[in-house]
Amino acid sequence: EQDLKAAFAAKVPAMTADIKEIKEKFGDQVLGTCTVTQAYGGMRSVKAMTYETSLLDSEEGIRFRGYTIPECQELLPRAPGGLEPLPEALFWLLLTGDIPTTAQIESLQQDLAARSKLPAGVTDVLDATPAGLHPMSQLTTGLLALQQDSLMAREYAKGTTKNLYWEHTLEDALNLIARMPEVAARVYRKTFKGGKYIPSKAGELDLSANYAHMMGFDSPSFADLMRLYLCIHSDHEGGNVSAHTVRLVGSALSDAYYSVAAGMCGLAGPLHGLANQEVLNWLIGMRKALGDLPMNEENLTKICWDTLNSGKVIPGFGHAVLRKTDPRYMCQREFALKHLPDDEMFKLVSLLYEVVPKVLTEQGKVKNPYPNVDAHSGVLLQYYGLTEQSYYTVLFGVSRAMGTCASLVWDRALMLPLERPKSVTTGWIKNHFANK
Ligand code: CMX
Repeated sequence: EQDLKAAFAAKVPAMTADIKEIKEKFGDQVLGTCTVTQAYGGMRSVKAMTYETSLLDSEEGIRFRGYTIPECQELLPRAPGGLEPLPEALFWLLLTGDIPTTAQIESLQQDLAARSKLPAGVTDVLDATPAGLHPMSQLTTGLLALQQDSLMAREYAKGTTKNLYWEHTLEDALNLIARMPEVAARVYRKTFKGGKYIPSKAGELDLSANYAHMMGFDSPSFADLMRLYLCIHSDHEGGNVSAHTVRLVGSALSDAYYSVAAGMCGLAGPLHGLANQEVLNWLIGMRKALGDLPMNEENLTKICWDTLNSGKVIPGFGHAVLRKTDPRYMCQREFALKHLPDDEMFKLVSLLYEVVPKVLTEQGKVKNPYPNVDAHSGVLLQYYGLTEQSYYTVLFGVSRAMGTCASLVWDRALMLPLERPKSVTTGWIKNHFANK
């Protein structure tokens, strides 16, 4: 199928039948248990939801529809002259489970370009946000302004039927994905470039290159970085704060704009997506603290301990699921080795890759002392001149919207119900176990 909607529609019946059969065969089986500690402990590793677009292995890291990041880099279509996969292609893969052909991606790119114009009033809303409002708050505001065009909301109000929800959600998802780069670029230009906006070249450039262009970056290798960046941040299975929020809010049949905006509010937290901003702040502070001292293991170790002793976490390290170095870190490291091997900040990040795991292991609290995706991204952006670290989570958000939207379309196609886990009080737990 050339068309994404048709390609997706072709997948739905088999998947629906598969799930029906699984429920019939294994419906009574226990998938995971939940201890009292887990109930108090953020439900870590409780298997209590399904999520089709990606799966995270604690040792190996993320697989998108079964494909590792290096496999995606090899197999997904690229832009002419580019070395990294196109995020449009990753979106196709996440949605359909199939590696798209170049012709399929060209058709999707045309479709996205045709949808990319911002509806009336959105730029006014963005322009009206107060100076100094965090870029993530501006991004979320922009998404809510885009909600005026939601097909799901409009059709629901008219009385659409349940079997059509996914079609409305796909429409919303495609419009949202097509429009978010311009919203995000406007946030950048408004906040850091005096409101001097750069017109979109949608249709002429691929989504990543156009986003980079609207921000003011036109080098081919920055466009390639954007493609890699938008691919690797898109999806990280279903339980992380942003993905789970999108799923949860969507389960109330709130449309894709509401759902993704809610997910962005979660991504804006320092233990989640904001960690990429925190890492850069930390690295800059570290360079200052070093002063004239050499950048070596001994001096960096001391600064890491100072961070821990002041009660802070070391940003960019640790993970709730991963127990090894994040492959999203590794592919960014490879990008750096190829494009900026002599950059001072990259050297600092490289040295910290050796130092921090030792420090965190010695501290003895963390389950995973290795770096995650956020430990590396800022240094790459910095190299190309995107130095405003409070913007970094917005880039993460543009990417995360793609993965979570792909999953949201499936949620509606599979007619997943309202999410509503049962909670209990501490008193209930005391009574429940009193006589056991
Ligand atoms: N520095 C210092 N202490 C850390 C730490 C770090 N990088 N990572 C974990 N810890 C601490 C935890 O705060 C916890 O301490 P307390 O028992 O005092 O509360 C203890 O080690 C055990 O935590 P854990 O089970 O290893 O990790 P969690 O699953 O609770 O948390 C995460 C995971 C990511 C929030 C945590 O590792 C962290 O805060 N890392 C730094 C922030 C960061 O990089 N976040 C980005 C993650 C990727 C993303 O979502 O973008």
